[in-house]
Amino acid sequence: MTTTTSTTSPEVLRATAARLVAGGRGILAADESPRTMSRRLEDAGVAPSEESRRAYRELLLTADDLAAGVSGVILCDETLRQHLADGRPFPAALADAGIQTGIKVDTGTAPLAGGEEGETVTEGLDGLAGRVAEYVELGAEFAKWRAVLHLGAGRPSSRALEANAEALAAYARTCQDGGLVPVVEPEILSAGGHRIEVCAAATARTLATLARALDRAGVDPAAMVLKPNMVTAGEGARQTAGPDEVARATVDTLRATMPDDLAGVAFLSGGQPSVIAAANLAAIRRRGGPWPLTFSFGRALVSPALLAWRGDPSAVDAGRDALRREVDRAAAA
Ligand code: 5MM
Repeated sequence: MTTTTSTTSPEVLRATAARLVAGGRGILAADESPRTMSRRLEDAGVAPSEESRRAYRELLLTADDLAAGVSGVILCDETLRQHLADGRPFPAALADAGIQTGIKVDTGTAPLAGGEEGETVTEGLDGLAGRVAEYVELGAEFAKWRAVLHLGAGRPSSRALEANAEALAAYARTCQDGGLVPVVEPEILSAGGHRIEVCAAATARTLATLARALDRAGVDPAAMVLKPNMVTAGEGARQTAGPDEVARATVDTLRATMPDDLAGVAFLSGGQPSVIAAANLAAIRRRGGPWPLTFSFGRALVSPALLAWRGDPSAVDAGRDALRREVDRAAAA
């Protein structure tokens, strides 16, 4: 793989990573690929197009005083190159608001040869160093890569854990060499009827495999943010787990597997309703760890905003208000 070494010093990367997780603020994941975003717009009754995806992202990013709860916003390639109605590129508008721009750099998942049924590996390493250099030019300060892991029927297999950990580590190192802080996201999907102990065991294997791969690749833990799933019972479980149980399992698993000098941990919401995601985050913060603990939610922050807006120009303010409500809830957790 070609690597480009940027002029960004390790100290600057560490400071950028620290800012992303400081003061209770968190990250808004608004990086749905055009395909996913189009599906979500259609589900909300909005005709999908490049312009409707742009207009929706403009609504989100211009919510009143978004920076009170949001330190960074993750965009996809399409949005990073788009402009607000007033002509400012999205990264410039975010910088004006005191928010750091992130960019999703993986190119999605592909079936994993030799894995169990449905297992995938996330791709995007080809040409990554060159894309990182361009994204830095366009105003990005951090990046994101998401590995997707399944639970049940022999999954996650060791093959899936190793392949995805290697890719996450190579991505993280390439970003740090190129001047972007990597957000490293190994997500175990919550689908299934499993008990919380099953999720805890799989999360522990996933994070332990990842920690070894990051160390082998020479990734600086203090210049990266981990974006894991919370340890919960499966979506369809008969016995759900309350916030204190989720917090205990989540923090104990992280403590047992990850280095103490990570810049921080920013949890994904994983399809949890926003009230539950915030209650779990609050309990996780109460339990505490050696790192700042915050959110990098997608659906838990934006779903109510999309439903309030539904493409109606007269409902833009209602959409912005809905986003602010969810951001406030997560930041205050
Ligand atoms: C916002 O969605 C992200 C990417 O979607 P694609 O599958 O279209 O690439 C996704 O990676 C998201 O950032 C994380 O899953 C966290 O989102 P949730 O909704 O689980 O908090």
